[in-house]
Amino acid sequence: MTPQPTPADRFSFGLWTVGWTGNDPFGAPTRVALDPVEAVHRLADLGAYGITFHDDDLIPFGASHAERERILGRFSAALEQTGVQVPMLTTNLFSHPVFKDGGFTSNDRSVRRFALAKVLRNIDLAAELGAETFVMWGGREGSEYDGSKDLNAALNRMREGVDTAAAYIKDKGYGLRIAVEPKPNEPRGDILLPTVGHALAFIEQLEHGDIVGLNPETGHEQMAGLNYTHGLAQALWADKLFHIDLNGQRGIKYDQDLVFGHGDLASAFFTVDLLENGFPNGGPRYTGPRHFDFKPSRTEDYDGVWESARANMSMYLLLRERAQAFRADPDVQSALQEAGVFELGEPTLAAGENAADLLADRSAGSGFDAATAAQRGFGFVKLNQLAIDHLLGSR
Ligand code: GLT
Ligand code: MN
Ligand code: MN
Repeated sequence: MTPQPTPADRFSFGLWTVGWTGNDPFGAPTRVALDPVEAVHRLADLGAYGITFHDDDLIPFGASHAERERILGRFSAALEQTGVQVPMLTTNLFSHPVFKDGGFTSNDRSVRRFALAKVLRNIDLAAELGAETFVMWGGREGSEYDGSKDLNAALNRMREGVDTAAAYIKDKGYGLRIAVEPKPNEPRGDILLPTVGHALAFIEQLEHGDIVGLNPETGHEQMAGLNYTHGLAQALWADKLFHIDLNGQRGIKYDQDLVFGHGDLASAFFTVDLLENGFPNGGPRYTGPRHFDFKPSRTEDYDGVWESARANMSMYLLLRERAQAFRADPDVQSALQEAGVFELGEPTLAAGENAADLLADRSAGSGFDAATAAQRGFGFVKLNQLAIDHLLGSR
C-alpha cells in the first residue's frame, strides 16, 4: 500500500512546479494556465503542507497596486481555508528580458538597482506571509563568454546583493533566513555559485553570512556529476542546510526536474536515509520542509500534473519506510559495524593526545603493521546490496 501524505510530513511544492504549462525552448505550452488558488486547494487535498512561489508566479510583473492587493487577498483566503502554509518565498530575477544579463550581477548598474529593490520588496511579502526561508537562485547570474564578465566584480556585486538583503532582514527584525540555490548552468552557459561547495565558500565571505545558507537541488548537483547526498551532508556539517529542492535527474544533461526518485533512485534512497535517519554516528539534522521542485512532464494533462505531485510525496514516503527498515535491520547494523562506519566516528587522536604524542607512538609509525592492515576487507559491497535489498522491498 502506498503511504498517504499528511501535513505532518511537511511536503511543500513551488507554485511554478504544478503551474508549469510546458513551454520549453522548442515548443509552446501544452497546458492552460493554472489558477494559484486551485493549486492551493489541490495540494491541500493531496496532503501537502506548504506552497512556495516567486513574486511573479502569483503577482504578474508590473501589476498595479490594486491588482496586487486583489490577487493577494484571494490567495490568502485560500491559504486560510486550507491551512496551507507558505514556508518559503523567492524572487524572479530571470524571466523578464531586462534580466538577460542577470539581476545582482548584470553589467548594467540600473538593472542591478532594480533587481535588488525587487528582492527587498519581496522580502517584505515573505515576512508578511510568515515564511522562514527566502531562496535566491541566480539562474541568470553568469555568462556565455568568459570575456564578457569581470568575475571578481561579479562576485563582489553578488556579495553586495546578498549582504544588503540579509542586513535588511535583520534591520526589519524579520524571522527569515536566506538560502542560496546553486546550479552549474542553464539558462546561462555558466552560472556563478555553480555547486554546493562554491556557495558554501561564498557565504564565508559575507558580512551577514550567519543568516545565509543553502537550498541544494538534487538535479543541479547531478547536472555537475556530483553526489547530492554528499552535498547535503557537507551543508549540514557546516550548519548551512536551510532548505532543500528535491527532484529527479538522469545524468549530466539539461535540467530535467523529474519527479523525486525518477532519476537516480539509489541516490534518492540515501538522500532520504540521511534526511530521515541522520548520520550513522549522529550529528546535525535537517528539520525544514521537504520541498519538491519538479516539472510535471509536458506530455501530461492536469490529471497527470496532480498524479506527478502525488508521486513525489509517495516516493519520499516509500523511501522513508525503506530507509527506516534498512537502519533497523540487525544484519545492516552488523554490516555497518564490519564496514568501520561507526569506527569513523571515533577521533583519530585519543583524548588529550597531540601531534607530538602521536609521533612518539610506535604503533602509529615504525611499529604499524601496514601489510596486515592492508588486508582488511571492508564489506562495502555487501552493505550496499543490503541497501538495495531494502530499497527493492526484498527484506
Ligand atoms: C527555477 C529553477 C529552480 C529554482 C527556482 C527558484 S526557479 O524554476 O529552475 O531550480 O529553485 O528560483
Ligand atoms: Mn530549484
Ligand atoms: Mn532544476
